[in-house]
Amino acid sequence: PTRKIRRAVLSVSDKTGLVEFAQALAKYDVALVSTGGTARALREAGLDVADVAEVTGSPEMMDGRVKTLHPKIHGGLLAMRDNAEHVGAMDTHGIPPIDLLVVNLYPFEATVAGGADFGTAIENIDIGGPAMIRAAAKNHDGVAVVVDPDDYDQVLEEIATHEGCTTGATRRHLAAKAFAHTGAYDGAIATWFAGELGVTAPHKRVFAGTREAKLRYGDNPHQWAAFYKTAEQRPGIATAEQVQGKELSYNNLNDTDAAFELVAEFDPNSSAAVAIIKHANPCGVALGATLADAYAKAFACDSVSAFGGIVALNGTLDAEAAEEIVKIFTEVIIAPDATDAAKELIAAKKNLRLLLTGGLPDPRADGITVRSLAGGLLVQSRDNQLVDQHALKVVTKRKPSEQELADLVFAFTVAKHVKSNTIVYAKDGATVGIGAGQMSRVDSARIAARKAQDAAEALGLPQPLTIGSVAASDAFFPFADGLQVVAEAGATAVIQPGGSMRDEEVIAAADEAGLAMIFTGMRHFRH
Ligand code: 93A
Repeated sequence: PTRKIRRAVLSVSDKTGLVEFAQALAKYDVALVSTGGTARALREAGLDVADVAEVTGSPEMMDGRVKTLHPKIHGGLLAMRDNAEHVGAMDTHGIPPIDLLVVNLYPFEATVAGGADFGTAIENIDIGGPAMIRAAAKNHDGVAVVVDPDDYDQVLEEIATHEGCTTGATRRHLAAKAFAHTGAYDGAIATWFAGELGVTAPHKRVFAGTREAKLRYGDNPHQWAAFYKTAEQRPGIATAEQVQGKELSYNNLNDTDAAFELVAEFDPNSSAAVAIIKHANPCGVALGATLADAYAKAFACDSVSAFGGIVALNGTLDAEAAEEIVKIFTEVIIAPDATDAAKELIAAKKNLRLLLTGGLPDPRADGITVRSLAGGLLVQSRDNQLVDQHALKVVTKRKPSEQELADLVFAFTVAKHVKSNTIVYAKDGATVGIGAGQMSRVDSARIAARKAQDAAEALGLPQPLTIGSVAASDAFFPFADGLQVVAEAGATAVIQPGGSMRDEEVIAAADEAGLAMIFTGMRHFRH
């Protein structure tokens, strides 16, 4: 049914559009009731508004923790308009009906995003607001509930075209939105709380996020898409400031995240690191004395694929690195920071997006990853582990040299960020061949070696850089064949989890080829 709006309760933290909305309501003779700050804002604009305390006969108390939690408010929101007993109870107890509820909540997410301490975060958990929203949404047959200033215009439009009334259909839509709002709000609190406690065990119900941006489309133009932010506090793609460039696409966001998480593995105090990403897989990763040096080495790994890639850096983008990067078409650069000179160089490329995060995410931090299945979600804790150098086990007759060992750990770290099955060849702190996402590990080993050959041709080298390289495998070699491909490609040392039924065969093949091999005991599947 259509319902006339006679009384509205307004209690909002975000006061955007509030005064205009309330002024429009007043023109329809709607009586306005508000909590402290909201009432003040309306009075300042010259509106006539009653305090909630006048309705309830009870003052706001306990620093505002108890303002609207009162039968005179909740009765007015929950009473069924067509139920004689409910209407009788309103009469008996002097409860005025409320026809419109306008609430938005204490800004919990913004508060924790701003780095608030525990106590401040707790104080920003809204109790009365969600209680009213849920009451009004449950009783949407009689009450319209507005939780988003973006909806003010639509509600005014409806009132204007329905003689001061709302329609049942609109109230249902608003109620659905209201429950999504309170659900996401509590989800954000739960996510933040889990993070505070370092909780890794899954809760029975999971988290939620809030839409940060509508995206032009998803993987493909016929798919809609949006980016939702959770209350997980990790510096990275979600906290990045876009300094310039076109709007980021769904794929850009996905790839940029993969790129930045990868470079974050490398401590900027030890060395500069650069990753170039395409389709969420690296096509080149390198450490260097400078970022420019690391970029040049990463680029050399697969200069063909690097075209239109995403570049992540683990340190402040400087002019020297920027000059190298802008030489070819690049979609996105993400870094903790950039010098003014670098920004100027980037500015010449209008479409190139530059994202600055203000820091690197901690690769060891807890967190969750989510993917969807038909009718469900798969949730797991982040792969925040990396094998301890000291836990590495040499299983072959030959031990890796110091240089080999450093490259092995580097290659294995990169492999963690490549889709399985993966084989990564590396030399002197740079990938020289990456095989990603194959159904067979042997194919990954072959593809990576062939790509190294292509790179050698492109660079005019006498032989592929896999010769004298090391190789990492994200999971164990089930048979000796994969290892043999790696040996034929010229690798001299291998790192892999171990744990296959045929480890003995694989070790024997390594010894036969004179390879040094290390078992990590830790697998890094990435799907
Ligand atoms: O502290 S509360 O949980 N206790 C309440 O009873 C209550 N009622 C409304 N917070 C409460 N609110 C919230 O106050 C609203 O959700 C809104 O975000 C805010 C508006 O306060 P003010 O009008 O004083 O700015």
